[in-house]
Amino acid sequence: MTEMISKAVVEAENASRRDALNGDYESLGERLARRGIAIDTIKEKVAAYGVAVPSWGVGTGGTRFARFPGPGEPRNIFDKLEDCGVIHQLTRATPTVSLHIPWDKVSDLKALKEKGTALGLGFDAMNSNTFSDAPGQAHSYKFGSLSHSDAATRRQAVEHNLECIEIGKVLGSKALTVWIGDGSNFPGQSNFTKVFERYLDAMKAVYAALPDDWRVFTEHKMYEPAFYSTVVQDWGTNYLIAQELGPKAFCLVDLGHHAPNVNIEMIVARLIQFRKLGGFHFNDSKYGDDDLDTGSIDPYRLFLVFNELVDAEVRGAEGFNPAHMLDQSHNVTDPIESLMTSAMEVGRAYAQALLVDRKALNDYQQGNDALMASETLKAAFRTDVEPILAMARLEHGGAIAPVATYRASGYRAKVAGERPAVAGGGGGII
Ligand SMILES: [Mn+2]
Repeated sequence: MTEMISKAVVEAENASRRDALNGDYESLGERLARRGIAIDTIKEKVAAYGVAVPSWGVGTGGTRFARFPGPGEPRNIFDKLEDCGVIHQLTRATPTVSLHIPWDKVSDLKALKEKGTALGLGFDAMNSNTFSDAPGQAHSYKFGSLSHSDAATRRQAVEHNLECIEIGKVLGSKALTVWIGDGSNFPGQSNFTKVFERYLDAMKAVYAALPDDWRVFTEHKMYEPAFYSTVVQDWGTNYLIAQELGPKAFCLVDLGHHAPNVNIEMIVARLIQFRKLGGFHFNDSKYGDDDLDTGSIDPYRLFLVFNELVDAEVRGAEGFNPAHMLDQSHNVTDPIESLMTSAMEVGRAYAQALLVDRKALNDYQQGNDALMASETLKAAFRTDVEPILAMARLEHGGAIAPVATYRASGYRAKVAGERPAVAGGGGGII
């Protein structure tokens, strides 16, 4: 396997932290044992957990105002895969990459797949793009794509999704994620019912082309780029879509695609209960679809989402198999550092949720002891599980301290010398 970071660097960095980690792990193990929890069991579950990295995440993102590229920006999907290889090598938490077409389109798919394999990376859900116009395309998406008033434009958008499926089949992907920017900026601009009918008809054509072992994830988003109405605006509409399409259709929850203060963990519970939770785009936000780093603003909310996921996992909820992916925009940080940190935040929320005393929680819920029910969650959330995450990384060849190790490796400076600086441009984060 191709190691992007020298093993010698990883080992030297780990050597300087190994004794402290062993002590911390042992100490945490004793405290968890008093709560009836075997630390090794939690560690094994965390080690087996993975979250997909979006290929577009390794480039610097931007806002609608500007983009400020950093040094050594990946020039193409092969460079992006190498950066993803760094993230997975050091964190051991990101074994797959989610591609975006047409941004990651290449003529030699076999070479792309081989590159992934060499880096130890698989391919997660394919992402289609009908929210911007590709050079040379016949019909513009300015006024919509899958729900456009013009049949030829809708057909073009369907064809693009079919192409994404074909590419994904070659790469070993098993899912297609569809997010559209369709909507309106003025009351009266479009007929809500007709637009949604057209969207459903178009999605049925996409669904019909799904291989038997594939799933399609539809992603809702409250607003932006359309600011008055959006066709797939919330989880209710998303659920209707999944119901209309059939058993291979599921709802994707992007944490940033809700109004502020919406109870996202409750949406997650509902979708699990009705077997339509497809997966996640993890990120964080303060005001809207901010695409900030996962866990950077409200780690408790992330924990509460994972509390629902672990609840479903523990009780063996029927049809429960969500896909996990990061989807965020890195405007002021090194994207590799942000993605490593975010992957670790997701793992942290999972580990904390695994620590919840579910029998006690159930008893408190049954007895209407609101305070102790809350405290049961808080006891898990307050636990510093970093030694568990670090030990899981160490035992699987990763770094005890991924960001410090990455900085010590000089990777960014090295690729900055190999990759010419790119011009600023749009962010294109969904
Ligand atoms: Mn998203």
